[in-house]
Amino acid sequence: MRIFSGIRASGDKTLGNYSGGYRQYRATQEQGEGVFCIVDLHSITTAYEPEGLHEATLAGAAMLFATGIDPERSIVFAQSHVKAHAEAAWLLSAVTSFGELRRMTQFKDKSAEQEFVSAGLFTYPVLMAGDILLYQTDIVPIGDDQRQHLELTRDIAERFNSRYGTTFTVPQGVYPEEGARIKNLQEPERLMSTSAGNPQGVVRIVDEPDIIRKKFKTAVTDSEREIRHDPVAKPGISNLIEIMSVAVGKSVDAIERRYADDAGYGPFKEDVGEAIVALFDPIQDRYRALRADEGALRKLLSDGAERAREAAAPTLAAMYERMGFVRLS
Ligand code: AQP
Repeated sequence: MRIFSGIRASGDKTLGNYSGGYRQYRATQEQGEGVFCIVDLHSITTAYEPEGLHEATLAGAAMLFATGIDPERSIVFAQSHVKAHAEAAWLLSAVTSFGELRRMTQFKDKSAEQEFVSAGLFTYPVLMAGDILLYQTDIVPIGDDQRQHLELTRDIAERFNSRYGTTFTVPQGVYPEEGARIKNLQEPERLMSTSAGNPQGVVRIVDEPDIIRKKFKTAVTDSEREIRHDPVAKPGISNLIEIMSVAVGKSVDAIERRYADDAGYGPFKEDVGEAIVALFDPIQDRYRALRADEGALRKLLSDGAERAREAAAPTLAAMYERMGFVRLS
């Protein structure tokens, strides 16, 4: 079984990325051949600084290894090192409609936040479809915010297959049962995001333990004195319950039962903070060690890119051939 997922090179990754991304990558790598990509070509679709992209790409690679991706077992690489991704995106744009792209909610949300809306932000889902389809991917572990893009990828694959002959495996999205949409601790109506939202409510995997504790201590919990009866109506507390469930690997029901008799949210918030500190502590240690040796990190990326180029080549060649391009031997 082939597993593929990509993660943007963009600033310090968050608890949301851990929950919907890294945590699932580590788990799914046990089920087959994992292909994990730092999607740096996606990073230039919104405002960015060149030095920031450079740093975020290396940081993105280190974080994949620090959270448990084994470079012997899985392929880890940066998207811009494998040219097939850019080529596949162009070819797939022939079977993607303007109307489909215009309906993407992430485009609507992100374009509203940009002063300059790039064409790349609009065609982002086509590049993402190419990322996935090039590897004959069976499953794609992702967070809920990527669901619509994954559905579009499936439509693109099916359309290509029926127009040019079966070329792609049609992939399935895999979403975590709990923690598929971690919210900002200060604004529990909005997703925790690397690049947007109140920074006090964004927990970064590399945050110092005391910073993490403070962010949880000051998390918004609807009404402090209220004892939770209806989590649906209380996005702040239900977000914290879900985060606790991700941190300790227990179900939301079990967490609710454990804290049902407690009289206030204060101690619960502290416990969640401690659980996240404990969860991130070994990851931070490994991350620091990986970042301290840039040569070794670059070597891992170089080996990963070579394996990815080999894995993607037959699919890209089949795409060109079936679409009618003249191929030179
Ligand atoms: N809040 C979240 N809860 C659960 N999963 C999440 N993911 C992102 N935010 C949450 C998942 O993390 C994986 C990698 O995401 P990405 O880096 O490709 O970018 P994104 O989805 O656009 O999210 P970010 O972190 O907010 O990045 P920016 O600000 O750069 O756009 C994906 O599987 C995603 O679902």
